[in-house]
Amino acid sequence: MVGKRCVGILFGTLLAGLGVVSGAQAQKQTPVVGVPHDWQMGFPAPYTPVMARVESLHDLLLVIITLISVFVLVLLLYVVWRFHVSRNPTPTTTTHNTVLEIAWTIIPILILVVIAIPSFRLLYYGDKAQDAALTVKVTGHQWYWSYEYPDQGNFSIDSRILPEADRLKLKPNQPRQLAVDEEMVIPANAVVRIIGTGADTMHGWTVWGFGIKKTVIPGRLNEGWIQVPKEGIYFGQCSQICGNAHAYMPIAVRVVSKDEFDKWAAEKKKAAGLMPATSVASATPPANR
Ligand SMILES: [Cu+2]
Repeated sequence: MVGKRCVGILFGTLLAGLGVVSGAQAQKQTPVVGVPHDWQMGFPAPYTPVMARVESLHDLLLVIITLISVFVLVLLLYVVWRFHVSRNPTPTTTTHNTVLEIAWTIIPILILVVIAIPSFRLLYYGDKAQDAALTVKVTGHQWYWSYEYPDQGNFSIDSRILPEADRLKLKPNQPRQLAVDEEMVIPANAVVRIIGTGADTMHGWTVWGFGIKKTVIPGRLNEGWIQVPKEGIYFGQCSQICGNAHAYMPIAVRVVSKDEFDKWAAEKKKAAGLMPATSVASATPPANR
């Protein structure tokens, strides 16, 4: 009896222990936030201020194009009906109507101005980061991404699609064909300046819901910025045809708390054998600079 109870207690403890372990593991797994879902029709939810503005510009354009399309359609149907040979046997010989011609030149110009103002404003808003908390340099390679953290000790990481073997046993937060071995990590809420370049050919650093689509070009640095309030993992893909494995260089960004980010950056810096940031700052710069 006692033996049986002991086994029971032991078994129970083991189970509870397992529960705690799996609970801890589940807690450690960052949830996926930014990924397309089944039957999605519209844009992804806006995860950054730039994307929120992209969506509101889109909504404005949708109203304008709908009004134009409806107007043209109604006008066409009216003309077809009104000037049908049965109703209008002798066509008019009018060739000019000055008022009408001025109107159909000026009105489209005004419509384009109404579109251009918010469009340019948005273009400049997403162009340069204001008071960025950190900079991440993104480099597109055939066919993976690398991320450098110049103001965190200048370590860099390579981010590749999961190897074939790991793709057969994906964890719940690893979507097929999107999960990578090393995610780009950034702190939540921080303004992150993204500068991008290509190592070999052009690539496109595009993350859905971030409102960023930077074409990265060899020999050039392109800039953009992101600010993501919600912690989680966000996915994207290379959006510039860059060779035969273009479809296999997904982008994964893990947004974590500031503390978690600092811990991650310190670990990466240590693993890269880099000096602490303070000694880097006080070091004498090389003479050739
Ligand atoms: Cu690419």
